Amino acid sequence: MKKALIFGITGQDGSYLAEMLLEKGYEVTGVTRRVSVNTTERISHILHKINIVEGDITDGFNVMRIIEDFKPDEVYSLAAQSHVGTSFSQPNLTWDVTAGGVLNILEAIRHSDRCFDMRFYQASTSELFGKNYDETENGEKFQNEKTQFMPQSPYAVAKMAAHNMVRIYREGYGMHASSGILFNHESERRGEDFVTRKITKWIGGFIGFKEALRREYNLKIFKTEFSEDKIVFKCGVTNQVLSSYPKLRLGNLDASRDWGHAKDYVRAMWMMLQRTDPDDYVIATGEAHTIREFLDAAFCKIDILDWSHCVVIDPEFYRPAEVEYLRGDRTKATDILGWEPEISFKELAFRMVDHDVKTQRLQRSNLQKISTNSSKTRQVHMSDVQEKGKESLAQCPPYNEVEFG
Ligand code: NAP
Ligand code: F7E
Repeated sequence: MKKALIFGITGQDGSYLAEMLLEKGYEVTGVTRRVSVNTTERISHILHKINIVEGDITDGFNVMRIIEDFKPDEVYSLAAQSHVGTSFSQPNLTWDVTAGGVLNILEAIRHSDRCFDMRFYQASTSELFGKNYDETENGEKFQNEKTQFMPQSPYAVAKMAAHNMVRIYREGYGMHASSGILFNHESERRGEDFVTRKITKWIGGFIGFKEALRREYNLKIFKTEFSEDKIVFKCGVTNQVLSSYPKLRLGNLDASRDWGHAKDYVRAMWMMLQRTDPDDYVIATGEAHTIREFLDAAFCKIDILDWSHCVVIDPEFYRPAEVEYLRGDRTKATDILGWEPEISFKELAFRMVDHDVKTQRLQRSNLQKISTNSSKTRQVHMSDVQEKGKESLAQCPPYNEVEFG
């Protein structure tokens, strides 16, 4: 049985990768750092099938001990401070984890007796390209393995250091070390402060809130009005203000990203390590969409065609330096690995919205409990809606039964 060691198993990609490797018959060990809250939510359904060891990648001795104890065949380096915006406010931490942590893993492998029996995967990123791109004869922009890196954030600089380290350890020491230059990939498990999930989470909360309000007041149709930062719900008959919901606050909507589904992307990671020769590969769908286009797709799923009333542009979410355009050319990965994405942009957005709407519905039982115990005319508060619960999905109407406007 092959053994895989995953640094960053509690993250989006780590959870999908662990699932996939278990299906392939691997023994999987995941490294988690000690924190005061439970971070294993994404892997709770497979915890009984995997080994968990405690470790922080900034602690080199610990990383070395883990690699010596577990003796993996494949090592996946996914742990990172992965939020680009946060890297501007915490550049030192980002450097220590995202660059230094990878060096600790590479060194641990290099000094191991089993150095040449292990294969190593590094989670590189399209952020390495920053503001650079190449152009086709028709003037279409793209990035591939030959495009020059021009990082635009402390995160990207740290990732570039790690990327170059991987190349040096591969060429200098003959290690089987590959980097996947992965373009943005999202999912139902995406962290809630990345733009796609922030949008779909808001939609889920909004739908859940409206449905709860409708039940609370036994109303089919509301009147909605829009203040600067809130959506105000009024009774369609009496015009009485019932409650309000905060608008979705976002930054730059004009940047373009090449978005795929994480499930497809972890398959590419594994494929790289099955090759006899290690190498670097761009992994992307080849399609670029703006944040506006993601909003179009996500709001379309709940039958809102003009989302502009629901969104506020907030300078807080602008970055000191932006990456404006990312579109990957995956020709090498398709030709050599045989990798192709299976989940389209639209399906990705729809899956994420569906998931977040269902989750919010499940979380409304507490609201119902609170409602039945209190007066029928009370205001509905956000905190009530966000309480966890187990309401039967069957009781909930489909989104389009809840009128907007
Ligand atoms: P993620 O959800 O943010 O997961 C990051 C993981 O790293 C979490 O498991 C986190 O643990 C762990 N971690 C952070 N600091 C650590 C430390 N000091 N020691 C040990 N573990 C630590 O990221 P993701 O989206 O799954 O991405 C996986 C990797 O691919 C990252 O390296 C990311 O930079 C890179 N990448 C992502 C994308 C993308 O679009 N998703 C694209 C290109 C590259 P906790 O749960 O304890 O926080
Ligand atoms: O931003 C804009 C923001 O944070 C995407 C990471 O996984 O992919 C990810 O990095 C775009 C940017 O992802 C908000 O300015 C607007 O242009 O979802 P994001 P990212 O920065 O592309 C790469 C490949 C990685 O490697 C990273 O680890 O959306 N944007 N308004 C916003 N972004 C956020 N987060 N929040 C906003 O409110």
